[in-house]
Amino acid sequence: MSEFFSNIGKIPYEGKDSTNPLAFKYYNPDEVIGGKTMKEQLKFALSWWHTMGGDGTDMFGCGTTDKTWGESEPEARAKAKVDAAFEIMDKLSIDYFCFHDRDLSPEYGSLAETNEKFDAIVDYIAEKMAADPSKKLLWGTAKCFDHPRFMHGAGTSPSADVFAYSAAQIKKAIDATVKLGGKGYVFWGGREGYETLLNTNMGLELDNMARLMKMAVEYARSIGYTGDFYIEPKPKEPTKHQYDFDTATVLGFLRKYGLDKDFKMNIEANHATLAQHTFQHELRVARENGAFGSIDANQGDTLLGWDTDQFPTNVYEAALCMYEVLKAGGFTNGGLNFDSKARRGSFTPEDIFHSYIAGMDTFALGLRIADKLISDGRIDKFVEERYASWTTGIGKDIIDGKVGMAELEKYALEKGEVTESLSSGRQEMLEAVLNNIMFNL
Ligand code: XUL
Ligand code: CO
Repeated sequence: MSEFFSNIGKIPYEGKDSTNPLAFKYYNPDEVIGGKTMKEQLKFALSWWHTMGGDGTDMFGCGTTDKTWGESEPEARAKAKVDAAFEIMDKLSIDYFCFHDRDLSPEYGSLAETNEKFDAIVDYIAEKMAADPSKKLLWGTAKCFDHPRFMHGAGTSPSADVFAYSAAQIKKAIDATVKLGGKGYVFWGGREGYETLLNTNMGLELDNMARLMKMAVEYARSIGYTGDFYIEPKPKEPTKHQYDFDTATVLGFLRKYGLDKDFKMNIEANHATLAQHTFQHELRVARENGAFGSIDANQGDTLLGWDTDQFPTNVYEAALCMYEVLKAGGFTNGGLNFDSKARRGSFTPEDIFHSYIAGMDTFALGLRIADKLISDGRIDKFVEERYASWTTGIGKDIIDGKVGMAELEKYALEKGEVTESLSSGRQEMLEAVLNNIMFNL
């Protein structure tokens, strides 16, 4: 088996004073931060879609990067992709990967043939994993949005035949996830939504999407899958309005259909901002609802209105993200997958490494800052004190259920004006505290 990146060796950790572009400055896999090694805290994963297949094609032009991996035939290319992916993971000290079925192995003539070729690639990956047990599957998913058959959705298609086809494809992707020991299975509904309500039966579409998810859970549990299911919220793109708009919307959906025990969130940074939320907001909503699962790490561009899926370099965002992760108790089945692609103009093989190093160092810095933020305690203490009125007196009585509207009316009438019970929110001071911690590493 040939080496794909023979001019690049294993990426070392050289520390913050290194100027070697092919070295980590902040990601030191075995260093303990917050009680676990950085490797365990961050659980980095390579994504097959963008890294192994994304060649820079966009709406206005063809690919700029060669992602054929030296093979012109689809079966040989699928295998070469596996070899190259394992080499990238190895050189970057990445333990996890995630996949869309069709990025591992494309469609062939019929579903039966597609499945057969897909199985062969999954077996090949299983062999590679057996040879190197440090490599693990973070999650699998089915690409039910690419082919024209999904133009009106998969689980929400007006065609029952398309629904059945989607179920067949998802069943196979679950089989592969289970076979490769994955602890996560993702539903991302890029085509599950509508362009116009003039042609849409929203109620039936939502019921059907829930039916498909229920079937998937029942099937997976029946073959011994014990991992998590994730929904990855995204408000739009490619569809104008997507049903999995944001975490709060998805929680409502899951609860309505009794799916909330099996599903958690896979939060993607750029999807959060498309929904006009911060990344931290989405993580906080998930955490507060016991639905924090996994993370697709990338960043958008504030001047662009679409999902640019850039490798994350914004340390501030990464720090606030890792604060939520640490507060959630860290990752369990989930991890941090780079659902990110190098810019179209970053077209050389080395750019794959520069991109991952940038993203991994950004989250390593984020982890270091988040850990300091928590051990420093100034921000947590401020928040605790801000809500002190709920720990005694009338606040405690409300929480303990000891008072109702009549008692509160009596209390308010006796108390008089209450504006003075408020103190400053001190936003600027807290932002300065965060800066102080960030730049004091
Ligand atoms: C698309 C996206 C997907 C999901 C998995 O915006 O994020 O790659 O992560 O289907
Ligand atoms: Co994603």
